[in-house]
Amino acid sequence: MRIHTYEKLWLVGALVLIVGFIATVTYGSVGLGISMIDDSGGTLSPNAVDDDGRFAEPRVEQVGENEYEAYVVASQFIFQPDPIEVPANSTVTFYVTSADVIHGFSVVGTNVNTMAIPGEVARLTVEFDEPAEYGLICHEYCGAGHHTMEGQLIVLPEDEYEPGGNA
Ligand SMILES: [Cu+2]
Repeated sequence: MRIHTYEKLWLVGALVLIVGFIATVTYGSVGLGISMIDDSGGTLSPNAVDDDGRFAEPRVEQVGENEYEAYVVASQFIFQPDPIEVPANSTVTFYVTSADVIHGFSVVGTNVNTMAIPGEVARLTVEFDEPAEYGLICHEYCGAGHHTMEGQLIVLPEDEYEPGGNA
């Protein structure tokens, strides 16, 4: 069988495109380390966030020399605690949940971004090297006040940070 040169070229071209698309999709889903919220941070009853030991008092807790855990509750239309204060040169694991509907938790200008889903706890670990102030926004439409739902994340110089200052 003789295949015309142009047909061969188109065949090769189509194959390269197919392989390219598959490679792009694979890289996007695996290579960049982007993950969807799952229950790796645990689950809780969405009606009883206040009764859950982790979230009864939204806060930042020191768990190691430069390690902190932040328990954040999103609800219509606030984040708690607000502001979230952490020291520079720290590693912070955020545990984020919602007390009512689906919210977003996005630290503006960074790639820190997750959904806050009632009943599930999103967990993400972030390193903060420099003092900075970031805005927090909810990026999932959550009701009439969605556009006002914002908060602050403040990375303080180490010598200005007071543990437990996030009441
Ligand atoms: Cu919201």
